[in-house]
Amino acid sequence: MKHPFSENTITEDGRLMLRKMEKDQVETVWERFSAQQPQCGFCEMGLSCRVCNMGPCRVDPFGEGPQQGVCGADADIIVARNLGRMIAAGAAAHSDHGRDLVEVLAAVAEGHAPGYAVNDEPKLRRVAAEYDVATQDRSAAEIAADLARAMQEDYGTRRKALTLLARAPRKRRERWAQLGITPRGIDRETSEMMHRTHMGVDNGWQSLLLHGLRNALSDGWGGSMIATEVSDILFGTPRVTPNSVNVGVLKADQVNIVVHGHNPVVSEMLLQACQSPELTELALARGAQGINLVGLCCTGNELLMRHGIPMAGNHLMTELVIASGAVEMMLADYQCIMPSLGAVAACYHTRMISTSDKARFPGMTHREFHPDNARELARTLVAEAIENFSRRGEVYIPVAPVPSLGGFSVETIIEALGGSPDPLIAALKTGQIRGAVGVVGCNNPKIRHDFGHVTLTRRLIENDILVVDTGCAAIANAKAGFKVAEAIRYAGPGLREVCGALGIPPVLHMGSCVDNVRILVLAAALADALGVDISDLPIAGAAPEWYSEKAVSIGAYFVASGVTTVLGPMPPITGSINVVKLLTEGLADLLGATFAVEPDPEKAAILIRRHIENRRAKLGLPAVQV
Ligand code: SF4
Ligand code: MSK
Repeated sequence: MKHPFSENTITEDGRLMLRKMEKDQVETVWERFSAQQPQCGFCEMGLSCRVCNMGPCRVDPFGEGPQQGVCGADADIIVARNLGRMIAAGAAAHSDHGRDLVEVLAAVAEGHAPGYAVNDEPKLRRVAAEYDVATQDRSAAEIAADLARAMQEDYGTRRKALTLLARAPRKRRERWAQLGITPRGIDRETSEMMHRTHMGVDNGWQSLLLHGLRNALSDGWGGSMIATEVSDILFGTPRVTPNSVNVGVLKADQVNIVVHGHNPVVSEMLLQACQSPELTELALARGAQGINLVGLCCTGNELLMRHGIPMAGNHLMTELVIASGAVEMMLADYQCIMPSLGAVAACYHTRMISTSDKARFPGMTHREFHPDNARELARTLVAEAIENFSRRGEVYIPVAPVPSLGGFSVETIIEALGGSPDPLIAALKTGQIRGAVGVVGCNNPKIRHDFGHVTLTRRLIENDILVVDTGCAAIANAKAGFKVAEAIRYAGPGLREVCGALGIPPVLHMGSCVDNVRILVLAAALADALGVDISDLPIAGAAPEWYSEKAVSIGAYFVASGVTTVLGPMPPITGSINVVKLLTEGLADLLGATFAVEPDPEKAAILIRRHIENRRAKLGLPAVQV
């Protein structure tokens, strides 16, 4: 059964593009989602296991059928093992992305990466100092080589604790040590999770979950943090930059090139190529008015944060953008790229290119990027996109783009505050700003597209709670118009006054999925300034429309870092009441933070406000009326 358009998405561009796809008879994620109904109840509850070939097995949640798998694993073990493997997959994805950047940094140091360079040398020196790499009287290349090596060691097993854990407040690190969850090598924790969840290894559901937290911390304070820091070093630390969002960023009279995926290694080279005068001339010679590079998902967020490159949409918009008929070429690296995209593109003139050695897709031409060939390959592909302009059929770009501000790195936020977090702390103390929430994560057809993000964010800011966002949530909130200075009109009086005085919106775009670590660093800075732990702060996390394993890892490292986190869609854990109770209650004693699940964003907003009120009371700050 087809969903009516108005039920699928709250966005105007989404609704109009869905109507176009219906007319063109092109299938979307929502039709495939419908075709999957009802989804498997055992899997939804986390009660099915296919870890070994004595199975697959399942446990009957009603107690009538089998209560154990063939090996004897019960519901608690099976649910914890499944969740552990989700965290491992998410942590692996983020961390492998980070490793790719470290390899580019090493190649830059060796002079084997034409087109790439160290763009933020002060940051290179700062991060190098954290790694005990000598910086005095040394060139950027020398420092970069040593830093890349030191970071590569963080991936291995040599260290007792990851280097960047030193950024976490001391009290937090002590908790991790007491619980035995201090992450060691980044790859080691993921590898150990796969080992523990092999048949016949760790069959303690509590120890499995604790290792899940350790594995997630190896992502948050390891792989993802390295990805963000090295991206800043190579491509520049984001500064506040205007941009625009939605399908309207496509231009009817220009060659449109879309980058999709996560890794800025490819998209940055595309940007350089699109700015080249020769290729612009070629575009003009072929009858276009120029070359228009736009982003999708998180590689788009990377370009938006650093260069103000416009953003065509988030996860559930990726098929719809192609139906505009205006996309000459889409380049995909990895993560969150639906394997359906090639089939959608086949209905239009769009050329689909996969670019990573580790990610292939049906219906895409594979053209592999490496540091040594990236600059040249990017130019070749842009030229091919230009040649594709003449093959265009009907073009449909039914909306105007929405203006937005991006680029709120921690450095920029502190700068906007006048050089220290003190004004933010003062506003928290008086209650002008009652707290801060990271609204992050994906879209999921289980939730009306963007409804969760936008509704929750609206309620939070009108209650004087500052929102920082990343990933697909950040794109949803930008499309809703929350990211211009005038958006303070949506904010409560206190937040409006503070943001108005600083000239910033009430919702700050902090970047891509790996950039969630910027939120950790900001939280650590606030905790240090107040002399407390992160879990004492009036802050929370929320992932109202999450879908990916990466989001599970992010949620787990947020909670393990002391940030209570509210999920929209229920994770597959309800088959074990023990697991549910530990994650939603038991972790409070161990970590000072828990998970909560609330698919209704109105109710999630109330839950978060209560949590913030509770933390404020514990800190002795004035109360918020809830
Ligand atoms: Fe079944 Fe146990 Fe094998 Fe899982 S590990 S598939 S529960 S026998
Ligand atoms: S792209 S992980 S759908 S945020 Fe980072 Fe969006 Fe989620 Fe992918």
